[in-house]
Amino acid sequence: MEKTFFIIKPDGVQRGLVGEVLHRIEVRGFKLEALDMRMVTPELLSQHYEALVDRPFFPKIVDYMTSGPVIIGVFSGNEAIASWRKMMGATNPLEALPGTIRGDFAQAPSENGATFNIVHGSDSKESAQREMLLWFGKEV
Ligand code: DAT
Ligand code: MG
Repeated sequence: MEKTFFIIKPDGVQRGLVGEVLHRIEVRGFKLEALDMRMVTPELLSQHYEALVDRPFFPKIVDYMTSGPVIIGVFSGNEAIASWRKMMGATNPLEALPGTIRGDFAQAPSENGATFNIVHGSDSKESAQREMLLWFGKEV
């Protein structure tokens, strides 16, 4: 049994896709372990995306991710981390296959725009552990 950390980003919340995303997690047989809605601070984002803070597009990520509330959560199941990465689809919605969340609900970024791609998911056991502690402040 493995746990992964996920975010439904502000575009997902604003567009009314919370139920759709949680439904996909539940019907796949994963178990929700934690769920919360909150506004995000730029400071927390800098920690969350520590590998990306020096990239030129980081300010756009901050504007996007602080534009409204997000849903954060943890779910568990077999190979939860890799399964959720596949369910999300590729980072750029242009490359995300139909059937994935990003491929079904998001468009390619506009020129000079942020990548509005609905969801986040941890990319390894280490980042799942780190992100759960960072966002929930405790073991989930
Ligand atoms: P993912 O969200 O698929 O794990 P990531 O961790 O590499 O992708 O990047 C985090 C977010 O940053 C991603 O969802 C969108 C944005 N991003 C990543 N690479 C980008 C790029 N080259 N140009 C613009 N935005 C980018
Ligand atoms: Mg990532």
